[in-house]
Amino acid sequence: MKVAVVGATGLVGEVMLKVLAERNFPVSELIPVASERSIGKLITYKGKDYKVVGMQDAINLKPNIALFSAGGGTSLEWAPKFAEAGITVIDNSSAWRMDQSKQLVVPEINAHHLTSEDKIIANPNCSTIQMVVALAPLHKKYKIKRIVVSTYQSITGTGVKAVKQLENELAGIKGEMAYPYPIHQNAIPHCDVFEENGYTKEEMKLVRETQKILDDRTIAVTATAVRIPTSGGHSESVNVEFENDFDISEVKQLLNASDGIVVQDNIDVNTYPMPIYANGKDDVFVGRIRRDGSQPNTLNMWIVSDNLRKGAATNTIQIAEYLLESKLL
Ligand code: A2P
Ligand code: 11C
Repeated sequence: MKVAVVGATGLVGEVMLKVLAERNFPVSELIPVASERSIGKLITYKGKDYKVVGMQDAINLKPNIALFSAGGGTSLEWAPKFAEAGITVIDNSSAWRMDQSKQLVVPEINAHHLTSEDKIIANPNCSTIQMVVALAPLHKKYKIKRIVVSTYQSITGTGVKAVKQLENELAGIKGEMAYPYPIHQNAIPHCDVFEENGYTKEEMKLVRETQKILDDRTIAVTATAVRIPTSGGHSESVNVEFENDFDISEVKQLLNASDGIVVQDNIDVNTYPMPIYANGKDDVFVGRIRRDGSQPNTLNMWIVSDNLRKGAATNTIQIAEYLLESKLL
């Protein structure tokens, strides 16, 4: 496969390269792509150097597949041009996720809906992916009525600029700010931009994308998304009300038996998911699983995953693997 990585110099792009190599994706030729400012820069993949090219040059090189993580604007403008040239795009931005003609894919849940007609495939938002991976098996069994989620999100979700902001704050250097406030020793209840309804776009992604991926518009979701000074993963406190009652040990068994989930739940020895543990791993970690005693059929859980891995790069490459295995490329 000729593989283009669009945004190869960014945080997610770098992890995409790492994950492609780790999983031995059959890359016959790598085409690293970034903005005009990076053209000619060298990117190392499996010990070999590759020159970064611009968008049009990447199309001219005719990759089989292009993995995009270069922001929504770039995707809106360029993904259709790649698709018209017969290149399958898997897009990690928010540009196409809610487009009715595009599939929004988490392989463990809905990759089987993909066909060879899907030339632009959307990768969901990181905070949505980890939540739906953990909720899908429970939805199947008990049917979700309502989700209340609060997130504790890593600065890496914002990109290189935010990582730099924290580094500058720690070093006492005044520099460019990714956030409206300092992030060191802070928690900022503001991820992405505000919408007219008073929620942030990140919060509304958790609502809309969850309903689309679980293919159920009746699921009520309300979210609060908060940025905290961690890297290594997003954490989520999730309160979920089901139509039907459940048994806690059965919930744990179901989660344990599901692809991509690791249950880390033993409070006797202080075992629960944390970003320092999820960092660099591909799984979704679930713990603090307990009944909400304040109302019927309701569960509390704590979900952590590496937002650059399962939340972005790994999920994208799992979609590519599915396309390849299913001969859809
Ligand atoms: P560049 O490094 O040349 O700016 P992050 O989200 O970590 O900041 O990374 C964003 C990625 O998207 C980078 O690889 C960046 O390249 C790339 N990018 C940004 N704007 C464009 C653009 N207009 N065309 C192609 N790639 C872009
Ligand atoms: C964050 N979830 O942590 C974002 C990053 O819609 O793909 C990814 C934004 C997106 O801020």
